[in-house]
Amino acid sequence: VTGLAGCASGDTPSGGESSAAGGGDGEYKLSFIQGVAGDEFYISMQCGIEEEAAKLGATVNTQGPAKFDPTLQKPIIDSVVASKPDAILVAPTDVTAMQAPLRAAADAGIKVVLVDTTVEDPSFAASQIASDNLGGGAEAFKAIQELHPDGGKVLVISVDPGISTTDARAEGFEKAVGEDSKFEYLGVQYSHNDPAEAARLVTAALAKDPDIVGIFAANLFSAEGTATGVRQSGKQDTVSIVGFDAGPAQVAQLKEGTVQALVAQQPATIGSDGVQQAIKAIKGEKTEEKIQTGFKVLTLDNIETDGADYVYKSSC
Ligand code: T6T
Repeated sequence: VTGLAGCASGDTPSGGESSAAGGGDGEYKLSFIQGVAGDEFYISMQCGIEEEAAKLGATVNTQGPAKFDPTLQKPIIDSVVASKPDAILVAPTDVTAMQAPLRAAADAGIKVVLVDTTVEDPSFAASQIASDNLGGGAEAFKAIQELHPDGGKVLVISVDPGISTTDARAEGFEKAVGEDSKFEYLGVQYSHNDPAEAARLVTAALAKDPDIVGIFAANLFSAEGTATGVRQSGKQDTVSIVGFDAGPAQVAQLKEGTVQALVAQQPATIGSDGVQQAIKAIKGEKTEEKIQTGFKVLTLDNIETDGADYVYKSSC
């Protein structure tokens, strides 16, 4: 089932909504609130959620804001809470701003499962499911280190401060850089999940520091813009790009040599684990407080053999 939530649209607070009845009898009513609509990571997660929900007899309503922005996500959460689902699977867009709305959901008796991102105090949640984002950031540095054994300057392009996943990735990267004195960390710059802004940041950074050897782009849209910025600066032969996430465009860029490595997550698994935990919580069964899902570093060496299992979907 593909829905509007898989398509970016307009400037409305809700980027899209879709419902899937699944193959079961719809005993449980679930809502999935994405970090942003139209992002292949969350579309793949939606596919995993709908597949698992169908197996376990649940219906799923999926919605996501048009931008990765807490001011757009909050009204969606509030309206979903008012619709009284049994459980909400949600990727909060900010650790602070989403705390109160999600606690309110839990206080209203709705089981809350945090998928991908989390909040400052997730104690109200039935479960939290996410990749090893800290470890993924460290692996991203390792990929740059292997390509540039003599070291050099490295930069991070992220989304916004206050997002648990991308903050952890940048932290893991920075810590790993700090353990190799041949490298100089130039810090993290924030693109607001806008590829055009990421491209501008990268172009400016390369004008200021033309000897940058590696850029870690902490998510899909940061990577998209980073690749554009490096290309526009004519630096594709000297600057290595490692991106988090593996959308179809990122995989194509890896194959054509624009990007050197991708840290691919398992969004469908995050989603299916999320459904299992949500239904356990609804039934009053014991849930797992935290589940860490895997990632795979994709390079030209393994993209042909392993790529297909990891590339994100644009629709289910
Ligand atoms: O990297 C994913 C997700 O894990 C992150 O929290 C936000 O960005 C993505 O959705 C990719 O665009």
